[in-house]
This record gives sequence, structure tokens and C-alpha cells, in this order.
Amino acid sequence: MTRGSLIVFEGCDKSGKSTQCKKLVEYLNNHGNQAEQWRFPERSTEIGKVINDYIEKKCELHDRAVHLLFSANRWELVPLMKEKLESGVTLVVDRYAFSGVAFTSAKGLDFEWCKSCDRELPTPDKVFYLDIPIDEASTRGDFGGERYEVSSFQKTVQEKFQQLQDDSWEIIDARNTIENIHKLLCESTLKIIENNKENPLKMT
Ligand code: T5A
Ligand code: NA
Repeated sequence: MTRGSLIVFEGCDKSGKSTQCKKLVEYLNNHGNQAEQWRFPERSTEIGKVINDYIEKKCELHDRAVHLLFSANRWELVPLMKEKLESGVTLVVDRYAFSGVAFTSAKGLDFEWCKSCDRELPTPDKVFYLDIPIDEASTRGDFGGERYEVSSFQKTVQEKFQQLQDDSWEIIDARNTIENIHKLLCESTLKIIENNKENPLKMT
């Protein structure tokens, strides 16, 4: 049995992550690869509902408490995540622990503390980082509606994302057209799936 790949999308708000995740999953399923679109926060669980209320500014929570809830929301889905990957399904995940660290540390909390609760999560085979100047992202869609959609804060988040980058990241110019970005992502993802199908899943 060959495993699926764990593909993560990261980037600041309105960089185009959800748009690309959806298109990539459709492409993979139409080209002989089983794939599912996932997202964090996964707002449908009990923990996710609390996170949703917080993001939509319907409740207030302590910064550390909400950080731990975002992490718990990932951990509660790890058994299903592993089951899917091991049964050959590629997961295209819209945000992961990198968002957790970048957003909370941008509030001024210690970087290492922020990272600690997500240690040993399944390691992504690839992180696609959608890179866009905040001034451009802030003109897209309904930027400004949610808690963190404030340009000055997003700029700090972007700096934190830069500190998290390693060899598994591919930086994508998110100012390109939706179709051009999609094409590039399809080519890259097919190679990733092929290269990782015999490798064991890593946990770091
Ligand atoms: N968060 C998240 C934490 O604090 N801790 C954590 O651990 C995690 C996981 C919600 C918030 O939670 C924080 C980060 C966030 O602030 P979310 O649910 O991912 O996270 O946020 P959403 O509001 O759903 O998504 P984003 O705001 O991040 O937007 P996307 O998905 O990056 O952008 P998308 O695809 O919806 O596109 C936005 C608009 O731009 C257009 C689209 O049509 C749309 O209108 N667009 C383009 N326009 C021009 N050119 C392109 N290439 C375009 N691509 C898309
Ligand atoms: Na999104």
C-alpha cells in the first residue's frame, strides 16, 4: 500500500489559499490521485466552534488558551489524518501549525512556547507558501471582517512565517493569476506524491 502526501498551504489572510486548495484537490481527483481538502481551524468540531466564535469576535479568550485550542483542533484530527494518508489519500490542508505559531507569536508570545504544543504532529511533505504584499492582500475579498485581518498585524505574521521556513517550503508568488498559480501547483504536487508514496510518514 502506498501512502498519500501531506500538502500544506500557508500564507497571510486572503493570499488565495482556499482558492488554490479547492482547485488542486479537483485536479488530483480528476487525474488518478485520491485527494481531500482539509482546513485548520476545522470549525465543525466542538473545539472548532469555540475557535470560530473567537475569530468572528463573538467571544474573548486568553491568548494562550486560544493558541492551545487551535493546536488541540489539529490534534483531535490526527488519528483520521493518519488513517487517510496511510490508506493512500493525499491531504491538501489549508493552514496548519505554522499558522498557529505565526499568529500567536505575532501577538508577542514566545516563539518556542508557541511551537511546543504542535511538536510531533505529522510532518508535511510540502508547504506551499502563498506570498503576497499585505497591501495587496488587504484589497481582496472581504479582508477586514475577521479578528486578525488588520494590515499591521498581518505584516508581523508575515515576518514570523519567514522564520518558520525550511527546505520543505516552496514560495509561490501569490500575485500571479489564479490559473497560473494552479498550473504550477499541479506540476509540483504530482512529483511530491510520486516521490513520497513509499516513504514512511514523519512526525516532528
Ligand atoms: N489561525 C489559524 C490562527 O490564529 N492559529 C491557527 O493555528 C490557525 C490554523 C482563520 C484565522 O485563523 C488564524 C489565521 C486566520 O486569521 P482561515 O479560516 O484560514 O483562518 O481564514 P479565511 O478567512 O477562511 O481565509 P483567508 O482569509 O486566509 O483567505 P485565503 O484562503 O488565503 O484566500 P481565498 O482563497 O479565500 O481568496 C481571497 C479572495 O481573493 C481572491 C478570491 O477570489 C477571494 O475573493 N483571489 C485572488 N484574486 C486575484 N488573484 C489571485 N491569484 C487570487 N486568489 C484568490
Ligand atoms: Na481561507
